[in-house]
Amino acid sequence: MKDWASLTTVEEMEAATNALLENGKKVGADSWQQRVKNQTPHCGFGEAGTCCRICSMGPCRITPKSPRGICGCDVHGIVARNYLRFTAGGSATHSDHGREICHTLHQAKEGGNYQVKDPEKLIRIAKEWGVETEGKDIYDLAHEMSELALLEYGKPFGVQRFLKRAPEHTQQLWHDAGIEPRAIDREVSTAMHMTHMGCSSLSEALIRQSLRCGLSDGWGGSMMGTEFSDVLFGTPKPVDTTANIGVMEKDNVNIVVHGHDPSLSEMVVYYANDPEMIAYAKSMGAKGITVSGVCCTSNEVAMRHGIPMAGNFLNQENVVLTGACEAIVVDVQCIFPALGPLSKCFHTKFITTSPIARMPDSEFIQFNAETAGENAKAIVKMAIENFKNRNPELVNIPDQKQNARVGYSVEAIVKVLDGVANSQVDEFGTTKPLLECVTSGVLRGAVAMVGCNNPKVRPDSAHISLMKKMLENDIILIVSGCSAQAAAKAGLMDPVKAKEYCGAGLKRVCELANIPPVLHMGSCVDISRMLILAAQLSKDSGIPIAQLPVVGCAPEWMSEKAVSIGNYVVATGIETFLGVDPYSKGSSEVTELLQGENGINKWVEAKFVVDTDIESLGDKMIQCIEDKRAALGI
Ligand code: BF8
Ligand code: SF4
Repeated sequence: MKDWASLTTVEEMEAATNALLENGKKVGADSWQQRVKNQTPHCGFGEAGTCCRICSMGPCRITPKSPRGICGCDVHGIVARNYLRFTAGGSATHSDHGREICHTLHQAKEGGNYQVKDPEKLIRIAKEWGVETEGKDIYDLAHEMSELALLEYGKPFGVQRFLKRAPEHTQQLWHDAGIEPRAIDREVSTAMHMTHMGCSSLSEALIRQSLRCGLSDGWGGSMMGTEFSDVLFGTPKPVDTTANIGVMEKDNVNIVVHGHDPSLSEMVVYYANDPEMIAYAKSMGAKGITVSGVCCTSNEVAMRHGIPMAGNFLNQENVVLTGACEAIVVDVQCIFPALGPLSKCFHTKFITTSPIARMPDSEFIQFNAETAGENAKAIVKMAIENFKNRNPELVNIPDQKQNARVGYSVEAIVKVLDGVANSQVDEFGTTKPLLECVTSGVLRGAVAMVGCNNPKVRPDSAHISLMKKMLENDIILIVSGCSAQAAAKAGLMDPVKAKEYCGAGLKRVCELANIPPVLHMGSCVDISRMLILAAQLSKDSGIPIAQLPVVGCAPEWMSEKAVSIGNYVVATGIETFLGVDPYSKGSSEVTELLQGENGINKWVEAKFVVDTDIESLGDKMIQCIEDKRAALGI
């Protein structure tokens, strides 16, 4: 047995949370832990996906006695329609985030709030899209590219531009299966149209559109979100930071950024570092200003600026419960409406900023690209002025913190691993050193672990236990979203500490490349980075993606976005392992389509594996990786 003592355990994190809940009790705060109890047991029809309420003749619920809805739709049609709507919700959400970034790119100007920080990347993408770059002002190019990018959402003809980044084999599979995504908004609209009363009830057609709609997110909206965020804010490079609730500082003004869109948080970070603001904080009795993050906004600013990560999805109430949070500033997605009433129990300002995410009991400061600087400054000031309203008796920041090295964009991974093999890199670089590690067996394979927390799984336990299991077996991890934060909080991104928990091969790679064995690739839209990496590995090796010893995993997922991600990861040829059932078990047909040998597997050479027993899920992942190695003869 290995000694894990130097990592922070799930038990320790739970103890910290319990102490915070005690803090909350003093002021009558509600909590998700309590609300889960109130909501249990969940509705069995909802869980199986067998309830339909898409027209007002219903709601119709399928039972052995009532096998069809009033319109005659059977259980397979109902489950598949629900699945497609779930996907469309996620695809729309990710892609709309991408759209916002494209608009921000359009606002970029020399000396403005937003500037082009990675011109090389912009030029590279422009060339890829066949746009003339020679002699063009970089901001003219940015505006031209942003308009082209925005057209990807609604263009009348053609498919997504970034599909060409996939290996030819993958492109052919998509073509043959009829799932090449067209305009992003069209795929979402088609999904809504297909699932309207009296349209599709054929499960196969609905699942096919689910893949297509997911692909419009992964290779469309999310990929543009990531790429143009890099252009605007810089492509991430390795940077050291810290993680877990102890990153909040008792004597400082604490501002927590939460949500997904980096446009706002970038500005908040900028003004929190402004000497004028720091002086103002000191004049109010604080020692300084600490910005920390929750959820994917946190990942974005951690990857680019080393801003510490206070926690992931199910920690969002914890930051307020410390009694030391002057402001929690949110943009969009994964924000608990509970933060409104909760913040009222403390002195915390709950600041919403997007017309997309309006919530009761919040202060709304509408943020937009033209006024970004003023908005961010006003928010930072508001937090500073709130410092004096703290109740010192309620201040309790658990002493839990780990070091983490983050910032592994594909560009960064290619660069650091090049140090292992000393091969030449071209403009983009090559994944050959990584491939050599895999073919030689020094690394057995890779797992892309992503996704949320979900109270159905003991928070972070599945992420952390699966990661440990993979590390021991020389399987490198690339991670994003709340999974990444679970790793960071536990200490698995500490390059000094975490390598001790790896098998001999992985440990050696970590030492040579000076990396942690769990590589933080960013937020959930940044799963597009993982697609690019998989595509590059396939091109550099000549092996189809589905045959590479690489799998995807979302052990604690909860959101519609996660289902959209699942669809595009599988549709890219990567077997995907889920620890939470996607509301599909009510239909044998849909279950077979998603998880069987003869469903989507026939179209895209990969499928879902669902197992709520996390130990067994991990065994299946390792088996899958080993089977792929055996098939390749490596
Ligand atoms: O987009 S992992 S809980 S924060 S949905 Fe949300 Fe899930 Fe976290 Fe980021 Ni992704
Ligand atoms: Fe019922 Fe059919 Fe209406 Fe759904 S569409 S609610 S199954 S009648």
